[in-house]
Parts: sequence; C-alpha cells; structure tokens
Amino acid sequence: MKLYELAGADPARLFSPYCWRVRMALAAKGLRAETIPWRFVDKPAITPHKTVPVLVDGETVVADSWTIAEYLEDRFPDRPSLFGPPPGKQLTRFVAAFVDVTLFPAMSRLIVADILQVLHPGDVQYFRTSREARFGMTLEQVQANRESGVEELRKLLRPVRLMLREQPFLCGAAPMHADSILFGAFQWARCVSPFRLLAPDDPIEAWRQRMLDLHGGMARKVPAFD
Ligand SMILES: N[C@@H](CCC(=O)N[C@@H](CS)C(=O)NCC(=O)O)C(=O)O
Repeated sequence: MKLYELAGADPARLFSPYCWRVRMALAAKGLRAETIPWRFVDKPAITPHKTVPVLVDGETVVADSWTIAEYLEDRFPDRPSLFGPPPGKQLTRFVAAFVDVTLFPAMSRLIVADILQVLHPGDVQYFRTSREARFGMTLEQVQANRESGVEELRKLLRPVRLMLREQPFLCGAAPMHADSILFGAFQWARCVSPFRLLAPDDPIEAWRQRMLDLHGGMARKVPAFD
C-alpha cells in the first residue's frame, strides 16, 4: 500500500491530523504503507481527490480518513478492530465530529501562523491565501491572543479530561481508533508549533505521552517540537 501524506519542507515532517488517523490505524492493524510525501500544491498527484490522506492499495484508491478507516476495517477483519463491536463505529464517528467541528477550530486559532515556518516554500503562499480567506484576517492576527485563548481550549477539553482521569485511553484500557482521531489533532499541533496546548499535569497530557509511545514510539520519531 501507498499513502499520500501532507509533508512540510522536511519530507519527514508529516503533519496532517487526518493522515495521522490513517497512520495510527495502519499501525494498529499491524500494516505498513509506503509514505508518499505530498504538498498542498501537488493537487494533480491526487486528482480527482482534493485532500490527503489518499491510500493506494493495488488497483484501489481510497480518499478521506474516515472512508480509509472503514476500508481497512472491512479489508482486514481478522486484524485488531479499529472500532470494536456496534455501536463502536458510530461512537467513533461522534469523536471525529467533535474533533473536526469543535477542537480543530479552537486549536487552529492558537497555532495556525506557526505552520508557515514548517511548510515547503512552494506551499506558503497557497496556505496563507486560502487560510486567511477562511478566517477573514491575517494568520498572525488569528493567533495574536493565544496566551488567553489556550484557556478556552483547555475548558473545551473538559469531557475528555474527565474520562482520562479514570482510564488510560478514551476507549478504556487500550487505545482504539477514537483515540487515534483525537491524537491526530495533538500530533498535528506538535509537528507545527512549539506552543504548549496542555498543562504538564493535565491527564490529557499523560494520555498524549502514552499515545506517542504506541507502536514503538512511531509518532515520536517524526520531526516535531515536543
Ligand atoms: N475529510 C478529509 C479532510 C482531509 C483534509 O482536509 N486534509 C488536508 C490536509 S490536513 C488537505 O489535504 N487539504 C488540502 C488543501 O487545503 O488544499 C479527511 O478526513 O481525510
């Protein structure tokens, strides 16, 4: 298998939160895929798709991190399950919705301008123009008040914190795909920014460290800030 993954100037700096969902899913199933580092302006390489991750499995091409996770679950049913029995998949989908709709915007406001420093030079203008149009202001303005903004993020994570106070992973004693989805967001942040999102004594920070240790410390090995 091959996996198109968003990379920075350093092709080893794989920083897409969605690609991390797939990297973790592959590792959880004991599978490997060759990484094809991809940049925002490389659209022709993944046409007709417009975003990464894109997984190539022989003749089959699958795009979208959720669709890829479902594909891997169905194609490799004898490997460890990503979702567990019903309604595991549905609840995992809810975690993805929380991360996409609530967590990402809050995190972006704290670190989005930092991404410029790790991008491939060819991506800088595209990233700035497309994201500034989305925010309606410069990227520097977006993250200008991050010292106070980080408290908002920490408040928003309270339901996650409550769970991780009582159990090592979101899914219980062992991590499953819902953990990987949440982790993707934190892995994205550490790949692009030195800004500290979590207090050192936060149970979510301890969970993040446990996630970094998984699969032989796979996520720890890519270029990142902490
Ligand atoms: N729903 C998609 C979202 C993927 C996505 O937004 N990927 C970003 C990288 S993190 C991308 O490829 N963006 C292309 C662009 O902004 O032009 C998924 O879950 O895979």
